[in-house]
Amino acid sequence: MWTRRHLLARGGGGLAALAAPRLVRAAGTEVLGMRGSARGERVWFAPQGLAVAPGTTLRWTNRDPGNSHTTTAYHPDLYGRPLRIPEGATPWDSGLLLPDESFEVTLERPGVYDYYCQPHEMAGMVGRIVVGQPGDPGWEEASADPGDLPDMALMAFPTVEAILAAGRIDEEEPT
Ligand SMILES: [Cu+2]
Repeated sequence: MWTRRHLLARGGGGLAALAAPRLVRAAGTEVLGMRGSARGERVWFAPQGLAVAPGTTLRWTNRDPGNSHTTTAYHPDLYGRPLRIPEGATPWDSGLLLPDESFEVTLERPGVYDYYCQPHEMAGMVGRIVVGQPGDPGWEEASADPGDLPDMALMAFPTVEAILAAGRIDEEEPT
């Protein structure tokens, strides 16, 4: 189940922009960013890897003033891509988010969810959410099939072990 939210209206007052984060940072919501370096040579999700409990809402916001980004689950129903989320889980696609726009999805089924940014998958802009942990009822492991993914994407996924050990994996800011 997912919804698209455009929280920052064009020319809208700063009040809404300031108030919104406080409203969504209730328990059960994790905030993720879509980021880019100043010259646009690097783009990434922050964090790239995140461990959450079942039922957590994930909220991505485009924090890159220079680019539009998407968060799109790997799923055959979305552009015929390989299945890289648990069987039976509902895939999501934010569509292009302009700077400061947000999108959220709530993940219930335990397992590994891989997603990508449509314009920047080739640049390795992918992310991995681990919901629950191995041993949870219905747990599904990460896909081992590379499918049609570009090497840059395959290399960018943090391992499930690393995500579970650290809770979150953040790529370093470029200098
Ligand atoms: Cu992107």
